[in-house]
Amino acid sequence: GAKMAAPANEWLSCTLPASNPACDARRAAMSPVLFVSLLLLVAPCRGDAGYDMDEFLKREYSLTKPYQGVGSSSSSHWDLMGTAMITPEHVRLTPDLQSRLGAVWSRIPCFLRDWEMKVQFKIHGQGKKNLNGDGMALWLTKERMQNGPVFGNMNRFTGLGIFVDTYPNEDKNERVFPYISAMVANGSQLYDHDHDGRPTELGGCTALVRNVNHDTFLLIRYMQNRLTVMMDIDGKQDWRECLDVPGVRLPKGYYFGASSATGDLSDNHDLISLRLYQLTVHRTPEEEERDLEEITLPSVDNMPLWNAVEKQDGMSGVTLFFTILFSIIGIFVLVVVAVVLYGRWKEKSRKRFY
Ligand SMILES: *[C@@H]1O[C@H](CO)[C@@H](O)[C@H](O)[C@H]1NC(C)=O
Ligand SMILES: [Ca+2]
Repeated sequence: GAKMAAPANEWLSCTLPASNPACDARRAAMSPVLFVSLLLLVAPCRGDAGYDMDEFLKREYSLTKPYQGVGSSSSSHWDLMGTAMITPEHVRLTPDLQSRLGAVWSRIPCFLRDWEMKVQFKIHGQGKKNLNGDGMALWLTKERMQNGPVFGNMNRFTGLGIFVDTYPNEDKNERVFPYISAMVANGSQLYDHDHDGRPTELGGCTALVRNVNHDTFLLIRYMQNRLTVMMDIDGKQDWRECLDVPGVRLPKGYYFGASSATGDLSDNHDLISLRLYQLTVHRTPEEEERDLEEITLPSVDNMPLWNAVEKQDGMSGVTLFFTILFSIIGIFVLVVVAVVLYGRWKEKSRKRFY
């Protein structure tokens, strides 16, 4: 019974920067000859109601150039922390130097039910592949302006964290890094840095976002308790899904933020923009009623199930060793039994003939 105001992919491609040829054409086509086709072309860029999707952009939760007053003015909607620094081009969360920690936090708690955040960022540095770190994180949490070991933010946070992890801490990591993952926590779970957050992750994907020439984007959508993360990192203006988790319950009144940290290894972590869009979802009266139930702590439905899946695909070396060992012993025993039985059967048939 619910649908979005506009087909997401359609307008997303139109809100991408100017490099999208389709949108360029829409902007450039000003000649009278093209007037009719222009009208036709403009249509998909607009929502059902006929107004520009830009109207759903919530400026109070967005951070865009020229970052007016961020970190200095009391009227700004954002606070800076640690090494975070404003330049005309970006908010540099950390420079390419060891042991830095920087963040930017919204001052206004978010009470939107359904939203979508588009993040433009750039991670680049001198280090060779896998000699760089540690990555950055996007947040929607109860706490703000804390520092700690989770990409510059506190551990045991309350809310949602999306991590762009650029360094594989786990020794035998079968994943290719940088790796994007998501975590929802109620203040009691620890982010396990040594295992790149694997024990608590809801899903994730590889995202080769470092030292690339084109713009890189992330899209975090929270709609009808469904968390979806998509990325556009290949410079093709094309969204690819990274993770999609239903049953994610996030209380209202939390703060958006972005943070980053470097350790022995480093990178420039540049945040270019955060754009927050309100999504319009039509709900049935029953859905409305259900939504009125106040959620007080973040949670994910069927979390044990997610954990089980996680453990299954990570069969440990010891388990694997014993599985193989017992299989070999089993086959050996079967062969011995077969040989003995065959021997007896042969003896019996010999006795019968003589
Ligand atoms: C917080 O989350 C943990 C792990 O999912 C869970 O065991 C615990 O019951 C939760 N705490 C509360 C108060 O809901
Ligand atoms: Ca890591």
